[in-house]
Amino acid sequence: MMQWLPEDVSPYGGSIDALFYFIYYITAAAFILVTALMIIFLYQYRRDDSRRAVYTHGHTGLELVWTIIPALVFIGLGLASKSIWEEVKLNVPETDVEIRVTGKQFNWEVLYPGPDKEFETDDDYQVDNDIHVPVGKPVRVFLGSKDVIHSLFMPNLRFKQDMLPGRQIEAWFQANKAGTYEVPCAELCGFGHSGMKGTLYVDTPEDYAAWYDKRWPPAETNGGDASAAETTEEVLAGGAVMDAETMPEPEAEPAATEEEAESAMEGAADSAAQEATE
Ligand SMILES: [Cu+2]
Repeated sequence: MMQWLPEDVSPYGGSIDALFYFIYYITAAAFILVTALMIIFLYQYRRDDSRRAVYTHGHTGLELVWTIIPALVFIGLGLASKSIWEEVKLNVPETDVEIRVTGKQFNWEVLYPGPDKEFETDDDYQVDNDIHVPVGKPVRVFLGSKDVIHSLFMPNLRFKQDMLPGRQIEAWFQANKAGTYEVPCAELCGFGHSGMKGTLYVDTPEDYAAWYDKRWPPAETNGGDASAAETTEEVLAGGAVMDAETMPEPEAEPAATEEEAESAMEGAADSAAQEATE
């Protein structure tokens, strides 16, 4: 019949859509049947002076039929939903692409962990409303909220998940077709709710690499430009650590680690041996 759902680019959208259309067709059939019968009965049993009204006490057979059939349909839908829910939600594929998305009135705060793959470190990158992911790779997403309940909705991925303040929810998605997709908020969250919209950029491997390298230039991670990229704090902290490590050593501190002591002994033995040969 109608195909008015947005394009599906997710690995599991097919089974969700199938369930959706199954419910849709059953509902449509029930609607048409009930409406048609109502119109027929309205006409057939209209006021007629030649006919007396009668009292009816129902029909046991009919009542059993219209109770048992919907009950079976509901049980079937419940079982089908359960298996699809498990397939989608519980089979979380392994992945190294992780992001954190936090809802706030009225933006999506997106946090990328950077090359070290750890959140809340210095190489994190945070931006509002731009979600960049590589095409065809599972993405693990950690959801939270700063104020009220929001709902991250990616219709093309058949993904919708509420975000609750004070709680981190883990979910995953995968986009199998490159492109840009809308990410609206699906939970009425305040005055600016209707304008709360981000963009999901599903990048080809080349585009993703280009975006990634722009964000985290390879030189930085190779250490070529590392000092320039460091914050003042880091430089200071690094300097302090260096001092603490290097200063006491010339005075042959006894608290040196065993390894250091060993290597010092070896060094002494080596130089002694060298002296002996010379
Ligand atoms: Cu919202």
